[in-house]
Amino acid sequence: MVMTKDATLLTPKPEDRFTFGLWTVGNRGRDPFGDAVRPTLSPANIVRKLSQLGAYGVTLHDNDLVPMDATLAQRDRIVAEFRTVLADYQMAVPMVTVNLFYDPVFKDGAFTSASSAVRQFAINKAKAAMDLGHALGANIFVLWGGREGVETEAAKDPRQALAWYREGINALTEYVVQQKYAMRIALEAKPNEPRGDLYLSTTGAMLAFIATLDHPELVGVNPEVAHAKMAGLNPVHEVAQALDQGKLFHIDLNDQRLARYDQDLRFGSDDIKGTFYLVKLLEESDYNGPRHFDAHAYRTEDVEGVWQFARGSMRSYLAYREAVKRFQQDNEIQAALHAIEQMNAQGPTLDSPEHIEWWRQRGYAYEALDQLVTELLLGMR
Ligand SMILES: [Mn+2]
Repeated sequence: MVMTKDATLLTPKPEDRFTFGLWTVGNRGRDPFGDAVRPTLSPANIVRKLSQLGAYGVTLHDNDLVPMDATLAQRDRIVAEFRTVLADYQMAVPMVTVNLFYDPVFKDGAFTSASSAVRQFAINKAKAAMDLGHALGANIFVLWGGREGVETEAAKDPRQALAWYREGINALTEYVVQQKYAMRIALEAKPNEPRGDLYLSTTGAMLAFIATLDHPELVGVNPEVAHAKMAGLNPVHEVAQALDQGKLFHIDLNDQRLARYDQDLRFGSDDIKGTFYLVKLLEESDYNGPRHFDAHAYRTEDVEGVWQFARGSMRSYLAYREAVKRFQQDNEIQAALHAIEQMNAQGPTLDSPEHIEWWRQRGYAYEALDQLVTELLLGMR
């Protein structure tokens, strides 16, 4: 056993760039079958506590901070007070998003509503959220189209819906250019929930869609682990494709079991091997943006349980990061990788029946390699 006992190793620090949505620790445990189980936590309270726990910053939907019916004067007062709290606790707001799903006016979509009046209202609300983000210093604007979908395909032509979706995002990039905001947009895909089927249901679909926009250079993706898993996909491969295209603008970290409702589990709490490879990918990439947690505490928890959830999210990331270092430094694992590499390099060119047969007969030794990783993750190496 080479387990470290260094207590500071798992202590989160601002330079680790951990962020939480106000809505994550602020989640009151409401679900479709039961009411809230926890009190409302004020944004100031959340900022103070997360700062004490070692986070870098918070993120928010417009209405997590400013009520939807607030006047401009009320908005300005709320923002000024919040900025004071952020400064007091040296907390950043690197990302802001817009809530286009909660209010009943969006029940049949925001950017993909069949009503041009609702679409325009949604675009205006998103622009106001961008103004809010700009005021708080955010340079990433996430768009998750929670109501951009259908229960019945009879309702609208999906090609028309995509055209409306494109118009909406084009209006926002136009606004960024016009206002000279240092802000990029990150699209977040999800296959279903709350709608029966959501448009652009995977990160891959978002990446293809981005190429059709007026300002593709201003738009990237915000993959969410749980959303990929809900679609039965491998989040590591989704994130890798985003990195490959230079489009990983932000990331939502959490966990999720297959074939279940949207669980938003604490990061790395369920799929230990999958999470390990995701952290390995991020740490070995040039992504230097926030490690953003979009998850919430179990409904069984009180407020103390919420802070345990937040603390655990960050500690787990650091523990996975340590496991990545141990993978990189493990002599036996590195020797196994080297042996595989050598065999690939030294195998014959496939220019004769004997040489082709050599490649047919060879083994890849991945069983032994995977066993080493399994034992490492179980703390046995
Ligand atoms: Mn998310």
